[in-house]
Amino acid sequence: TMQKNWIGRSEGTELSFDVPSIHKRVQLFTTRVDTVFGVSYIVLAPEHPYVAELIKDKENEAELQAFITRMKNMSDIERTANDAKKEGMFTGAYAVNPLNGAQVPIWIANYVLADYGTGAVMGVPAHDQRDWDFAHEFNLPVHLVIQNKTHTLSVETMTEAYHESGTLVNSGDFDGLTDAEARKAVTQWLQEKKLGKGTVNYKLRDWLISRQRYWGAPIPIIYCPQCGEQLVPEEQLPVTLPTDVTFTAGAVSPLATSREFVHCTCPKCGGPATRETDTMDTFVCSSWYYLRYTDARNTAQAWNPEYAKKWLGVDQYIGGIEHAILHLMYSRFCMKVFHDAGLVAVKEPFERLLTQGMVLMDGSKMSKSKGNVVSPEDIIAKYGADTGRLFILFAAPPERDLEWSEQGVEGSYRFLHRVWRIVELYMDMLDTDETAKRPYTEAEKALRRQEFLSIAKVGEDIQGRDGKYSFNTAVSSIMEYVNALYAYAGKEKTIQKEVGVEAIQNLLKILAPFTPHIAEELWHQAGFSGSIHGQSWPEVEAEALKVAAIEMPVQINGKVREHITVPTDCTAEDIKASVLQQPRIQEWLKDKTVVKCIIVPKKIINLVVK
Ligand code: ANZ
Ligand code: ZN
Repeated sequence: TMQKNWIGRSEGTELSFDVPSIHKRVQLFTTRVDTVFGVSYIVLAPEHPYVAELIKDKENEAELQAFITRMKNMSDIERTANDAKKEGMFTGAYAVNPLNGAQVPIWIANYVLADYGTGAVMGVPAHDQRDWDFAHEFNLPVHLVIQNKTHTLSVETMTEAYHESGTLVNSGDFDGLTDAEARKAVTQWLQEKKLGKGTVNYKLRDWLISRQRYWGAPIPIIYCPQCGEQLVPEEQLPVTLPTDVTFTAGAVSPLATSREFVHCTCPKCGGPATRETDTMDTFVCSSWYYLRYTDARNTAQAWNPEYAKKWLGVDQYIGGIEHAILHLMYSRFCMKVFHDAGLVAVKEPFERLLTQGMVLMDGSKMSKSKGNVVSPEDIIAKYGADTGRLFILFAAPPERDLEWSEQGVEGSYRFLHRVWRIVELYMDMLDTDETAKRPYTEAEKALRRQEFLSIAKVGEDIQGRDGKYSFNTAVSSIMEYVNALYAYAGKEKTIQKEVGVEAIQNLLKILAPFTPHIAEELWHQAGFSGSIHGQSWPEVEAEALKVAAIEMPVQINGKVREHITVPTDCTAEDIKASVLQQPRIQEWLKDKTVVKCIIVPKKIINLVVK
């Protein structure tokens, strides 16, 4: 949506008003040609090409000229901000409205931009707020031409421009049409008279080519006095930036100050020639540099299309919101060109975008100027890099802002110590009798259940399915698993070798993406082979997730009186039998007859008694 707004497609009409004093027609762009009978003046941008001619020999020409110069020096933002003061001057000239023959004054004003549309606007104060403000500032007439269908508007009582839809009034033959119908009808009328046509404008501007920038991509063009513009031959690419430049504060391009760079030979006739010294915007490079990662050592090409076809698009782009419009949009433009040239297989460069949150300190953005920054070096020196990483990943989902907390960092540090100790403990607890293959004990089953629950949870949370990453919940699941390891060790003191080795290997594997250094170190200390980062992700054992027994509430005539634990794989008959054997249930049932026993498996047992 941001990119779409930036491109800013705008459908409207271009029409022209006659300016008899200079024998010219001024072109106007409007999205509301239905309001053309409401025009009370024309405004030109100070840069408009007719301005000089229009003000020539006017008695206040010097004053007009001074005003124009002042307006030209204002930025677009100052000129067009909604609350900016509307400034303008009458040129002394008039234009003729082709629809009703009315003579309207031609003004010059700050709020019209030279490089949008035609750089000229028809002023309709009743229906455009900027025009309304302008007309009230300079006492220009207001003509109502769109009437609200239910509550009647009048210029005398209006306090602002009316933008909504409605029915045409005071508009000659077009009266009675809706505004949408009128836009079509008026455009058609203009088209037939060759006074205008439907057109589309875009807010998007041309890309910057800089005359003053040193950084930026050199433009590989050579100028030959004999042969004209020539492309730098492929074998001479890339053109690299010279280093013997002088920075001239914008007087000429720094590249132009390097004799070595500027002077070259024409690739066509071999005669003396010069190089282009402007550079392209740095966006040119940032739009495609990631393609180079697919083939970084290629000295013959920017990349080999085969590799780009294999690796692209980028699965996940992580960047600040400030790149959401320009950089990401230019990348899309470039990728579409590369696609058409057969250099990549995809039309879109990035499959997913994650805009990460900011790091806050005491509720405000960390910034050097505020002095509320935490330096990574200090964290690394005091706790190690893994503690910092774990804290950041655990403190908040990545797309949300993260409040820096010293206690949080301490907590992560303590947790990693806990991991370290449990790994050592398990290594000591391992049952050394390797041949003993017995069924898992209940305690081992409970441990393995949590182990595989955590593997499944972490695996899911780091997938980024639907663009959602949930590193914080993954970390809490690892913490639960570490708790389970401690619970087991506290009771059992020893563990069957395969179970223990697997339990520790799996812990380190699911921890590795979060705290790669500690995971690798413990992997080696425990004597496991290879690098942990070369291991595959553990498979989830569905069997291990199964629960052996569950607790079910027992109701008597609809009231919960007891809870019993039953094996998950037993039949309703078994459950009924075991319920009736419970001494406390028997107590409740004394002197009563069981009429019915309703069992909802894994949920509830209800005894109906009389
Ligand atoms: C008359 C009119 C009457 C307008 C009305 C609007 C409402 P978008 O949608 O952004 O394309 N305009 C045209 N060129 C301009 C320029 N160079 N600088 C500043 N404003 C300019 O806006 C198009 C509208 O913006 C045009 O439609 C024009 O004002 C103004 F009830 O024309 B309209
Ligand atoms: Zn030449």
